[in-house]
Amino acid sequence: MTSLQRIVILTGAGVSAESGLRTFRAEDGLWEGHPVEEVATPEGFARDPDLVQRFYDERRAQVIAAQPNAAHIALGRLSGEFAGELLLVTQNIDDLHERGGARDVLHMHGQALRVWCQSCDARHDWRGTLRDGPQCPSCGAVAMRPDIVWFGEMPYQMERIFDALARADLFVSIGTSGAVYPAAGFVAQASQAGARTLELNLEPSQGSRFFDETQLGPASELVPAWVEEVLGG
Ligand code: BJW
Ligand code: ZN
Repeated sequence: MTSLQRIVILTGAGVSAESGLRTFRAEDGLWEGHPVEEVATPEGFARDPDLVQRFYDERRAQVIAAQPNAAHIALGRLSGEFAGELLLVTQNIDDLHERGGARDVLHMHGQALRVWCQSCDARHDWRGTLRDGPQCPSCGAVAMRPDIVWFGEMPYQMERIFDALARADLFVSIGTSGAVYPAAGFVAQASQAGARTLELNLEPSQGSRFFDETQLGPASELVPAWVEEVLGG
């Protein structure tokens, strides 16, 4: 492990499951009772903004109440102690990586605790609700939506991610089902560029066959053990 210089980590909902935040595609998953096309697309938002604002108001409150688990804390330790380059990309909209001590987390699908004004394009940190139609602190318009990447929208900072994948020695995917692109394609990109690829997940993801190694189990156990291995060298 001493030759490791550049690591890219991709996390998904599974890393926050043991903090009490539901995943998307489990039987009791987040979208149960909310068809995905109603809440997670720009068209769904245009059709019924009140439903979508309420859904994310609830998610925002759940994120605020949740606490980081051992997996977030181990990745926070890695972020502080790894001597090489580390890019932590998360599909999650919660802030549990930051609260677990990680620096410079790339939220490719946006953040629950940020809002985006459709009138003046400003982003604001936000811990309250949107269903009551608050005014944008910058321009006063009532036009704020969650700063979240819905289906059909471009995820954030793709250039930075693709660049890091092209240079990585190791790509690690943690707690994501591999059902949503472009994140689901990262393993193939990293692999083609010469990186070793490792999956840590409760169950094999849809792209499991593309990984050099898969370890199955809860993130709160697998991630601290893997971090120890990397830092222990
Ligand atoms: C545990 C555990 C424990 C449980 N320990 N593990 C073909 C090719 C390319 C693109 C497309 C395509 N067909 C369609 C598309 C477009 C579309 C897409 O992918 N659709 C699919 C349905 C096929 N993608 C898009 O529209 C994206 N934009 C885009 O493609 O732009 C164009 C573009 C092209 C090329 C380059 C760049 C851009 C945007 C996608 C936006 C996704 N947004 C969401 C919703 C956010 C809002 C919200 O939070 O409500 O993001 S979708 C949802 O899924 C959310 C998640 O981030 C994402 C991934 O889910 P995740 O994290 O994997 O969760 P689960 O539930 O699926 O899996 C949980 C995993 O955890 C499981 O594996 C469990 O085993 C595990 N687990 N407990 C460890 N304790
Ligand atoms: Zn504004």
